[in-house]
Amino acid sequence: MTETNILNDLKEAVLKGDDDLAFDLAQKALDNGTAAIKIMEESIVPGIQEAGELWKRNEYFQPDIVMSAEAFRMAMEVIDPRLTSEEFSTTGKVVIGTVAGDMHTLGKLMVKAMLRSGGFEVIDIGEDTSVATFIEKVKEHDPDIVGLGCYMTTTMLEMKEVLTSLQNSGIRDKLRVMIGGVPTTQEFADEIGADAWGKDAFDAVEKAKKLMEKPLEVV
Ligand code: B12
Repeated sequence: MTETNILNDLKEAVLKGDDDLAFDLAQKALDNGTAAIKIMEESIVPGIQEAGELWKRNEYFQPDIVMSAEAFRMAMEVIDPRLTSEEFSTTGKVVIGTVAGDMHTLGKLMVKAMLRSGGFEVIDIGEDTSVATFIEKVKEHDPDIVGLGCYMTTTMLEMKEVLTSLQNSGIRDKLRVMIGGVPTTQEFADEIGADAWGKDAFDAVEKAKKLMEKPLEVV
């Protein structure tokens, strides 16, 4: 099987929601010598994006998307260790979570994998994370950066709540806040007072590295 065939089949496996096949093909692609980032960019992500398009056109229903999401997760599980940088945890520490009311996980999963590949230590505090949990985990782990993910317009304002609470707890100035997810924009990040916005997982790593270069008082 050629590299192109494996990547196409993996994309189809994610699209069709065949998690066992997605797992096997991701492993096969790695065994074949394909770089983990290429597998993610050219196969796993296009698979879930196409599933999302079918959902939008009412050709896919929620159970179909749940199956695609599971296949996405399984494929990522295989390639995740290969994305992790050998200089693990030397770049900085990130606490990342999806805001309250929001159960979407896949974007955060990718950002987490890419940040790790960029040498960050990443602590994932999960989905549907309350403001209180964000504060508690930040106090516990003392990160350089807090990453907030939000995937629906209806949960966007939760990000503002986290920022306000960080401020009220007296810890806002001790860290940087980076936000991301489908409905967010640079303008929204500016509006709520976040330090950076990441368009995608690659941009998130670049922005996180830039944030680490600046002393806190000028961020
Ligand atoms: C998969 C999916 C689901 C799956 C989630 C499975 C899972 N485990 O995550 C399921 C089926 C469970 C689901 C449920 C729902 N969903 Co949904 N879902 C999607 C879908 C199709 C894809 C999202 C996704 O995973 N994309 C792939 C990832 C890799 O991309 P991404 O999320 O954009 O992330 C990238 C960037 O945004 C960025 N990024 C992401 N996070 C972060 C964080 C930081 C810090 C940074 C810097 C960057 C960053 O980097 C990522 C990688 O490049 C989208 C449609 C879409 N096009 O986005 C709808 C979508 C997000 N869902 C939507 C809705 C409405 C729902 C439901 C309410 C449906 C329902 N009626 O029940 C529920 C909500 C449940 C809840 N309370 O959260 C709407 C939201 C609309 C809105 N109001 O804004 C969307 C946009 C679909 C639509 N067009 O209507 N969903």
